[in-house]
Amino acid sequence: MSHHYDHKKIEQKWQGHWEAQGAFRVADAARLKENYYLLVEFPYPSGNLHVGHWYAFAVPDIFARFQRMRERNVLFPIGFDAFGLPAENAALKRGINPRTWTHDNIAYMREQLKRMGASFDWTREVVTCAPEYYRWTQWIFLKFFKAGFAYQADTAVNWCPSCKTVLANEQVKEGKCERCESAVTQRKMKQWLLKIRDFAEELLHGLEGLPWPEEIKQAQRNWIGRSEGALIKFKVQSSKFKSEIEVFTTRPDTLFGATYVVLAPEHSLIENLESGIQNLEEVKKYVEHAKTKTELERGQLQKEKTGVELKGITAINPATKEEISIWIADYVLMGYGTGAIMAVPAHDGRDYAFAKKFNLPIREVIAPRAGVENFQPLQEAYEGEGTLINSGDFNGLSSGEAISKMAEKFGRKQVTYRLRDWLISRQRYWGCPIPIIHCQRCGAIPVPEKDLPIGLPELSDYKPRDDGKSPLAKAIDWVHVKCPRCGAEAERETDTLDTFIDSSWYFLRYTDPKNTTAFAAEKKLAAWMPINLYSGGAEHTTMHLLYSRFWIKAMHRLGLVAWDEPYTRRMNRGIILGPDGQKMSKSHGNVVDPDEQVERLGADTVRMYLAFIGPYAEVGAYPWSMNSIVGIRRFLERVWSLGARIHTQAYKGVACAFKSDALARLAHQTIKKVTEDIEAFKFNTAIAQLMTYTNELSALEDNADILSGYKALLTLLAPFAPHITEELWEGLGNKNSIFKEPWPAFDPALIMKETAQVVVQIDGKKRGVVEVPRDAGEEEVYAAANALPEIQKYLDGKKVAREVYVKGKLLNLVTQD
Ligand code: ANZ
Ligand code: ZN
Repeated sequence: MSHHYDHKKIEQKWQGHWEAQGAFRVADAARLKENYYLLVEFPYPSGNLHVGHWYAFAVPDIFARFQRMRERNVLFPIGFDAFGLPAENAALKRGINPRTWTHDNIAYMREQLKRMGASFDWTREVVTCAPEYYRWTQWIFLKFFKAGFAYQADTAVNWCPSCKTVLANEQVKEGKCERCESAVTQRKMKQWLLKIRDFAEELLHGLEGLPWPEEIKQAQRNWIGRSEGALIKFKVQSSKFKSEIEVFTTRPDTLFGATYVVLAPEHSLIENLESGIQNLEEVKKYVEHAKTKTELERGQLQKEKTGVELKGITAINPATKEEISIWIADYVLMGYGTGAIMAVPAHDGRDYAFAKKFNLPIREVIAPRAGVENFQPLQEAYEGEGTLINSGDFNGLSSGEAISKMAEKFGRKQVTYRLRDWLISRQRYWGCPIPIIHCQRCGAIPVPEKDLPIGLPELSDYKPRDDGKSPLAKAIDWVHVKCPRCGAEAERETDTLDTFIDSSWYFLRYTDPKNTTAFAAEKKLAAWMPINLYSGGAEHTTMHLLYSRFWIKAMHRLGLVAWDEPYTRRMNRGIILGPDGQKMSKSHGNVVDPDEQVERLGADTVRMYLAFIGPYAEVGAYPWSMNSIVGIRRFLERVWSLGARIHTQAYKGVACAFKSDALARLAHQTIKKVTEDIEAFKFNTAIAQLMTYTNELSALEDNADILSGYKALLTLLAPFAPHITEELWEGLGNKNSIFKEPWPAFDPALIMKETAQVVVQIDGKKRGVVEVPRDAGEEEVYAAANALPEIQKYLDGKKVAREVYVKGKLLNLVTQD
C-alpha cells in the first residue's frame, strides 16, 4: 500500500467499480419498513456544476449512504429539469437549438455528477423534456382539465418584455422577472390557469400535520394568505342604471365610517358605468397609467396615493344611507378580494392618506377604549379594535361582537385568500405542449389519450415574439388538425406549460421511470411514497414546494394517488458564498470551480469540506475557505497514513476487541455522536468528532492498538469520504465493499462518564450527593463531601466518629453525640 494518498487514482477506481457493480441500483420492493426515499431537487441542465450543486447533492449523499449502511433500502434518484426558460434563453444566446443544448449539457453534467461520488441510482434518471416523460405530464394535465381544475381565462397577466412570455405571480420578484430581471408589465391575455386557489384550505390544513421546519410552513401560510372578513354591497346611484359595488372587508365593524368607496382601475364596473361617468377622459387616462405599474409598487404603504373620482355617480353606504363618492385608485388591487373596497379613513392607514390628499370626510367609529372618545381631529388612522361609536344601534359593542353582527346584517361572511390561481401557459418554445385542440364549433377539446404524447415539433426559428403568440404558431403543419369531436378543421393550442408543472410530479416517476402504460404503477408508488425526506433550496418554499403539494392534492382528489402530501420531511439548505463572503458571481470574480478543487484535492475532500462548513439543516450562508478545505485534506491524509502504518499487521477482517478501556470508551462515544449528528444533519460536528477520534488513534504507540480502533473509524467515515474508505477497507484485506458493512452500534454502558454519584448520609439520613471519579478512594470522597455547604451545615459543631464507604455509591458519616 502506497504511502502517498493518490485521490485521483482511488476515486476513479471506485467510481468505476460502483458503476460496474450497479452498487446503488435499488429494487422496488413492496413497502417495507426499511424503504427510505431521499429526494434532492433535480438540477436544470445549465451545463456546468457549481459549488451549489455539490452542496445540494454531495452532502445529502452522506445521509443516503448512512441509511444504506443502516440496512435501509434507499432510493436516491437524480434527473434533469430539462424544459424551460433558462435552457431556451441560453440556447438563443448561443444561436443553437435548445434540444441540442439541453442534451449536450445533460451528457456533460452526468459525468460531472458521477465524479462527485454520489450514490445515485442512475437507472432511474428522469429527464422532463423526454417524450416518454412529458407524455404523462400531458396525461395528468388532461385529467385536471376534464375535472375542471385547468381552465382558460382572459386576465391581466404579468408579461416579461424581454423573455416575451407571461409569468406566474411567484415568478415575479419585486416587480422583476425572476429569470432575467427585466421590469414586468401588465397585459390582458387569454391564458391557461390551474385552480390552486380552490385547494387553499387543504394546502393550509395539510401543513398542520407535517413535521417541517416552522419557517417553511409559515412562509407557505403567508403566501396563501387566508383572511376572514365580509362581503358588503353598496348600491350605485345613477340616473341611468342600477348597479352595485361589492367590497371585501376584514372590518365590517367600521362600516359607519366608510366615507367613500374605491375600485381597482381594472374593475369591470368602470366599463359598465361608462355612460354615467362625466370625466371619462380623465378616468381612462388613469386606467392606462396604472397598467405600467407592478402590483408590488401599487401595494406599497408609503407610496404617495393617486386616484380619480368617478364624477356623476355615487354609492350609498348601507349602514348610514349616506351618499358617498366613488373613486378609482391603484392601491386597490384587482386580484384580491373583489377588487373594490369601502374606505374607512379613520381606521385604515392607506385610506387615511388618500382622504387627506383628496380632502375626503374622515369619521371615527372605533374608540380605543370604552368611554374614551377623541375630540381632537385624528393625526393618523387608529387601526386597532375597540368600542363602536358614531354607529347607531351598534354603539357600545366591541369590535369583535360588531364584526360578526354587522357582517350578517349588511352582508355575508367571507374568507379570502391572497393566493391566485396558477398561471401555467407560456408563449415559449422549449416546454411541454398543452394537449388541447381548439375547434370553432366545439371549443377547447382534449387530445385523445391514444394520441399522447403531443410531441414538440422541430422549429428552425423558435424565437419568442412580441405579439404574445407562441413560436409554435409557426409550425403550420403541426398546428392544423381535425377536431377530435366533430372532425372539422381545428388548431392545436400553441402555448407550452410552465416548467414548474414538469417538476410538480417528477418524484413520482422515479419510482417507476420506464413505465409505458401509466405515469407509475400503483405498487411502486406504494413502495416509496410519500417521500421520507426532501432536501432543497429555500427559494422554492412558495413556488415549487407549494405547486407540487397542490399538484399531488389535485391528483389525490381524482384518485390517482393514495396520499395527499408528497413530502413527509422537508429541509431547506443554506448557500455557499465566495471566499470574500459575497455571493459567488462572475462579476465578483469569486467563483470557486468545484472541478478544479476535485482535481487538486479530490472529491472526498470537497464533499467532506462542504459537510463541515455548517449545520446542513439551517439556512445559513457560509463563505468558502481555502484554508479549511486544506484542513480537511490533511485530515484525510492522516487517516491514510494511519492505514499505511497498520497495513503491515495481519488483519482478518473480523471485529477487533479494543485494546484498552479508554479506547473502547472513546470509540463508542464517537459512534454515538456521529450516528446522532448524522441523523440531525449536523455533519459538521460529526466530522469534528471523527477528527478527535483519529488524533487519539494516531497518538497510540502500538500498531495493534490502532488497528483495534481503526475499523470503527473507517465505517463511520465511509458516508463522508466514500472513495478513500473503500480503498483503505480493501487494504485491510476485506473483499466486500465497506458499504455492505452494517453501521456500528454503540454500547451505552461503555460510554458512561467515568464518574460516580455518591450519596452522602449523616447518621443514616441523606444530606447530599457528590460527584467523584468512579475509582476514587474513601479519603477523596470524604474530602469532597466535606466541601459541600449542606454537609458542613449538618456537621457544624459535631465530630465524625466513624465513616462507612460503599464504593461509588454511598458515604455514611456517623457523628459522636
Ligand atoms: C375596510 C377596512 C377598515 C379595512 C379598516 C381595513 C381596516 P387583509 O387583512 O390583507 O385581508 N382590501 C380589500 N380588498 C382589497 C384590494 N383588492 N386591494 C387593496 N386593499 C384591499 O386586508 C383586508 C383589507 O384590505 C380590507 O378590509 C380592505 O380594507 C382592504 F379599518 O375594509 B378593509
Ligand atoms: Zn369540433
